Amino acid sequence: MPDNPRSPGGLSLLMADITRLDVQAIVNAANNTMLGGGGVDGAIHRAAGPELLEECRRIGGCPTGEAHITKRYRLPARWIIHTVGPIWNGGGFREDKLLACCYKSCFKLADSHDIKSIAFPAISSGAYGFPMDRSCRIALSEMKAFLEEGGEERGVEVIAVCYSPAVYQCYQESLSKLLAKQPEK
Ligand code: AR6
Repeated sequence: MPDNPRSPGGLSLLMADITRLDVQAIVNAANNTMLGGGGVDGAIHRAAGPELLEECRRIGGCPTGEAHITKRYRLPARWIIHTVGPIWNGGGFREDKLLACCYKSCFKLADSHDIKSIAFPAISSGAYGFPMDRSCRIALSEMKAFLEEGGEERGVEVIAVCYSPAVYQCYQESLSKLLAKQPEK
């Protein structure tokens, strides 16, 4: 089993059920209606309780690549940031750009709410069919960019949550490749 390293102010990979994390914000991989669904979305709505659906209904939906923040209700995390990833359609429909936008939109909300720890599931890599290695690469490079552009200095902890050993392995390999590309200091 992976050993789930976590460190304050930085990036870590964690094998976990995101609904159980005691962090300041968890990210939901929602759909355009924001009215719940399967996968991580279903798990978050079940764990948070029906009041979450009421708040999401009032928001009235979310375009792909954008994000909205709600209260946590019964979850341990303080906030829920809902974003909508692109549905994979072969790669020629701005899927990469839209997926990167999801991470950027979530970080923007995290900053405006002074959130110091944020956990992401692998957005779009389940029901929305994004190839896992490609989604890992995009997720990690957006996380790294956010941390390098001041997130780390502000002490923000970013956690990539992996729901299975296969996802964890994919993130680990992608992270090694990304770090290997770093210029020497
Ligand atoms: N904790 C962490 N990760 C999870 C959990 C969990 N409890 N449950 C699933 N995952 P998906 P998408 C992982 O399908 O591809 C919904 O119906 C899962 O293993 O949840 O963005 C929405 O309403 C996978 O790696 O989200 C939308 O209609 C990752 O979360 C649609 O699915 C994302 O899988 C969104 O599809």
